[in-house]
Amino acid sequence: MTVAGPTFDLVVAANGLPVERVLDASGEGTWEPSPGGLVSAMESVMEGRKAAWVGWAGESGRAPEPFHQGDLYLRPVGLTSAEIAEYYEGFSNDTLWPIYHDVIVPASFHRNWWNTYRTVNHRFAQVIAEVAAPGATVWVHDYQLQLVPAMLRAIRPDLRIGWFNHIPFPPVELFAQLPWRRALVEGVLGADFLGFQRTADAANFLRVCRRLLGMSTKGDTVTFTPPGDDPARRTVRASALPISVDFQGLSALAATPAVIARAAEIRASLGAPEILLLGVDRLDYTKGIRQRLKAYEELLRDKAIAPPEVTLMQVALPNRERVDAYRFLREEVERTVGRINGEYSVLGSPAIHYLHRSYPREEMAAMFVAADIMLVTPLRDGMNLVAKEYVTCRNDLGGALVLSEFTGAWHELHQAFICNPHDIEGVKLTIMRAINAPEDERRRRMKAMRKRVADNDVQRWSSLYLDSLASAPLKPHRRSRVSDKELREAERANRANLRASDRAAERIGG
Ligand code: ADQ
Repeated sequence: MTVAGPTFDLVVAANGLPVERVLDASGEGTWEPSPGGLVSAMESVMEGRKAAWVGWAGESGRAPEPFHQGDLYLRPVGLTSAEIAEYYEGFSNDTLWPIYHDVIVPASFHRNWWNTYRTVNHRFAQVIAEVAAPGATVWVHDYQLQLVPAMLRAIRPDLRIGWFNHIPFPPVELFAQLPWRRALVEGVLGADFLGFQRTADAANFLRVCRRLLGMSTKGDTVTFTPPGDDPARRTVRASALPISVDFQGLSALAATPAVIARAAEIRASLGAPEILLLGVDRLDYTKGIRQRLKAYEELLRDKAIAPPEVTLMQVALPNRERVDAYRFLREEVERTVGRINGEYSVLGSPAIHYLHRSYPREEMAAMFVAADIMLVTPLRDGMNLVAKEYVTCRNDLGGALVLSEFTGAWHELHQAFICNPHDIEGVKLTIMRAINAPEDERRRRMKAMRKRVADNDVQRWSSLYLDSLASAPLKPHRRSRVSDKELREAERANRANLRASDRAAERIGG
């Protein structure tokens, strides 16, 4: 006899659980917070809520028994090692991830990966259906679970289903490459409300519905007849709701004496440089680490900067190492760091301090407080929470943020020092501008960015999301939440920034 487990009015589903099992020295397993953007953002949102979280526990084989973590009920989904290879490493991270990130590396297409993706999405839908109370709200996250909304609706039409895409949604020309494009769109359209990071992502999605699938769109809604037995037309809203960070919590953590003392300790242990540059990324080819290192190396070669006065700390979070592109990236980054250090370090002061591991939140906050210049240079990034975490930690209004215009964060943080990571000369100039900017200019920029993040924190994001989901479907909204005006302002600010870089380039003959 199967005993029915508990059910919940709110269910979150994501590829991974918010915790992962870590083995201590005695071989005992403890559950620690999983690193990465989605969990960082959702952690504070879920605090104190009675809800279930459905996700893979990170190991192959049978799912561990469900368990509680505070008020959260964690319901693991089991994956075999073949499913991990085909659904997760394969279809999610070697097909969808490259297509959704401008094909920075080529995407691989395999029919068996797609079949496994469908099987695993169906398993997720079944598990969610078991833990969702009648009429519950289900919040599905990210590109790994795009078929779940429609599969879940077929099993449980009583549920209110939302989907949020943490990564960019590609232009129609790139999305069109996917042989399974129709099924993927029909999959997410099982939801009542779709959230995207940028206005451009929501617009790309609506364009795909219109141009590739011939659906009718108006404002931010799409109306269509779902496939299958139920011919009723449905209307779904697709809107931009940029994700954020827990401003209050993180800024309070960064203000603690322990974190401030640790920041001073970090600087001292790096040889007390005058200027500390910092990069913090999941080790992913979308993050522009190669381009950043190239710009840094050229600045050292040009003698614009040198250790021990200037040093770079690059923190790389280990990631997806069974996918070739990631293994190659790691090898290349580590080779480059070795070469730069061999060439430009001085005794006791390496040019780059490279750290390939995961750190607790307190240590991350201390690094942000310690760094004079934060380098965030992705080639494409849905949002980039590191940029928002950095400004949140700068209670002292110190520091400067160098930010790629290809991040979602750029649309909100226009007062950063903006760069195009493909333009190495431009990145070099932007780093030098950030280093040489007068203190009052830096403080002005930091103050404005902090206000923006404080006013639009992750708590606001989640309540806007859940409100939009609760009231969906709606009449079309002509404007999405990130207004055209804001977009125009960002573009204006960026153009001014680029003009300043161009003028500087002319001056030095670049
Ligand atoms: P990610 O690609 O994982 O997230 P990001 O938004 O920068 O990227 O978040 C990374 C998170 O991991 C940050 O909270 C950061 O502090 C943390 N982190 C980084 N290195 C770490 C380390 N060595 N140890 C511990 N923690 C570390 C995806 C999308 C993004 C989007 C987020 C949220 O790719 O575009 O911003 O989801 O929607």
